[in-house]
Amino acid sequence: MNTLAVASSNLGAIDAAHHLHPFSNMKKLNAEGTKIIERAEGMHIWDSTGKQYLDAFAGLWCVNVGYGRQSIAEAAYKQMQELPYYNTFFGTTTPPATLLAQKIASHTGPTLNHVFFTNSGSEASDTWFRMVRVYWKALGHETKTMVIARKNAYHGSTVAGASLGGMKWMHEQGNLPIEGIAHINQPYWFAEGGDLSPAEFGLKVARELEEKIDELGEENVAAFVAEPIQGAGGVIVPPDTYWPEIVRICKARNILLVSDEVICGFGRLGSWFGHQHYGFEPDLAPIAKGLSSGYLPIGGVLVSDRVAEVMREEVGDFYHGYTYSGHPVCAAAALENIRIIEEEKLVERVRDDIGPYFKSAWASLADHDVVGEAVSVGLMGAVQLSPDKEKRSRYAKPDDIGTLVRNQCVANGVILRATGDRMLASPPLIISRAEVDQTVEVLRKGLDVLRDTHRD
Ligand code: PXG
Repeated sequence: MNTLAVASSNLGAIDAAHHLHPFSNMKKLNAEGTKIIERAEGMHIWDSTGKQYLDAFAGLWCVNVGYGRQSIAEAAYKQMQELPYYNTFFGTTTPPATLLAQKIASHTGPTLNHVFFTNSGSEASDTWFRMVRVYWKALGHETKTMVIARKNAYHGSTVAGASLGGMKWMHEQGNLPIEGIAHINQPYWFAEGGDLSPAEFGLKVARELEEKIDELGEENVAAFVAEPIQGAGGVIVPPDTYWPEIVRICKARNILLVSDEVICGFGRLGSWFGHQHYGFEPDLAPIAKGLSSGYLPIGGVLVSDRVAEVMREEVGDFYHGYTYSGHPVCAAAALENIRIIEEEKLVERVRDDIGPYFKSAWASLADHDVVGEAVSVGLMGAVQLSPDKEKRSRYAKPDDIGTLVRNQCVANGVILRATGDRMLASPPLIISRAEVDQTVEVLRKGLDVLRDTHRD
């Protein structure tokens, strides 16, 4: 037996003794025990007891091409043999890094032609956060430093990422947010729309951006950042009126627009990038996750000609970067991942075939007694749990309610995620119609348990 096999017989105890997990209460986790995931293929994962699950969450919003792609493993192996590492700092590059930048740019709109590589979405947040300030300073606007973000947004866990995010409970740990960031409301109609129609509410919250710019002074604001659809915040799909108004305001007030594409990028919404789905072109766009389908860690920032030109002509050296920026093995894996997305036409599949199928299957959950709304775009969906849908009311303990339904789904073999009282799906883009049906059926069963056990 190899060391791994010996260890795995006792892995739970070893994990409890040595491994600190992200976003986890270690006391609770150690008491309950960790689920050990041992292998995966296509849409499925298996744990150490041999139980199989349909992964309707693509790992953590990222395994877009599904598990078990030999060609990605081979691309990484080949690259590792040829050149396992070299940097991109001192006038050098590697073939995969350069070719990946070109490949990504071939799928963006006309102006997003440049890529700055990172290892993660969080590092991408830190990268553009510095870049927008450097950009305005180079143009002589020294005071244009503030960034406006949204409540309940998620932009990562680094100091800048967590500060840009709008999760209060994250801010409470580590004295965040850092200075220079302001948050406005999110377009979450179900919970915060009051008596307004979704269209009216979309305009109202978009105009909060204008009000915030007025309050801070246009001369002090560098950028606005938002996810096309807020992911970790609960798949908050904005009303149709929202994005056009945001784009109008950013243009009118001359502030940079940053579209966080870490979840929405690489086909999730049935377009290469989320902003394309909503018909706009941002100035900067952080990417990660689906860029490599999670096979290896890699992220980056898409940079428009407008910003890249100022960085090149006015800034000179940008003192920013990571040892592994454009890592050749990760870049080779990402190139193969994108080749698969292209060859199998997964973006078109989400837009024209499985996305519409998912939409109607998912929407059928709206007739359930405890469902307030069932929304989706492409292969990204949310079901809002509500004890009284007419009043759009909320359960008293939203986290407990979401966890209850999530645990039911997992017990019945389908991985879904709960964010408070919203159930979220974000499956690999290869999901079949039968697997969509299975996901919806298992979720419906979980909703039945909620209805039968909880009144409020
Ligand atoms: N931006 C967005 C929109 C994200 O969703 C990041 C940035 C940060 O990426 P990295 O690669 O640094 O994790 C993310 C990541 C959840 C969950 O619970 C979501 C993310 C990460 C961890 C957990 O839904 N999104």
